Amino acid sequence: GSNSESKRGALIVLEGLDRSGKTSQSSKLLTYLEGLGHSAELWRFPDRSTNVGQMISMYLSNKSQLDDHTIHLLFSANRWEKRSLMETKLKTGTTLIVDRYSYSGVAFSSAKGLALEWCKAPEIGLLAPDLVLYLDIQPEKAAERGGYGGERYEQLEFQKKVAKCYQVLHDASWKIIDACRPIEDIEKQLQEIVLDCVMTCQKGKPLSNLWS
Ligand code: Z5A
Repeated sequence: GSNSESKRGALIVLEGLDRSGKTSQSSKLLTYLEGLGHSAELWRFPDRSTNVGQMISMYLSNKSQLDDHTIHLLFSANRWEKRSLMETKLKTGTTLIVDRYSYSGVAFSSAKGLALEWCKAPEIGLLAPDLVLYLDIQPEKAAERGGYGGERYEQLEFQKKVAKCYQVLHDASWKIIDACRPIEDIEKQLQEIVLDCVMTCQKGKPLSNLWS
């Protein structure tokens, strides 16, 4: 479009294993984009602030038990409850940097043994990211970073299975980032890729839905 109101924001997702650096890099990206004068927000899934998010949080901290299918659908519902706000933000020109999204949902549940296609189904119709940045790190290396906390899933053997599931999920459009390099080097690499994506979206790349 030609006027500023028609310039949409970009949907940028960071994925990766626990401790891969998603949170650190997401906030650096936000600072970077805001510094350039772009409207941008940092989002994360699970969004623990909603009712559904609180159920997820209880589950992750082992304060409740849920069947694997049930928690999978809650993670998905937690994205669905944010979908319309997400679309509004993007259409009104705000870029969203999102720490984990549907790929986490599918990777973590299929790592437990649930069927891949079943895991993907409830994500159909959510907004498709314009860019997926995968922070690639070996599970053993990630485990060395400050140690895991006490949450469910924060165990080496399980993270190895998750890594395999991410490998099945990823396609040619993902940017695979070597997450073992110094934080500042990764930061610079991400800035270039992200700015390029923001510009492409501003030029009118249409929004689409998963899985595309
Ligand atoms: N989950 C799911 O099952 N289904 C779903 O649909 C979704 C999620 C959305 C909660 O996620 C769990 O929910 C998660 C997946 C599952 N379980 N696991 N595992 P979460 O977002 O709350 O937790 P997390 O993503 O695992 O967050 P994290 O532990 O904070 O990891 P991170 O954000 O990737 O890393 P970080 O905090 O930026 O960095 C970790 C440490 O490494 C920190 O000390 C940094 O200073 C350090 N670091 C970062 N980068 C570097 C480099 N480059 N070199 C050296 N050290 C570094």
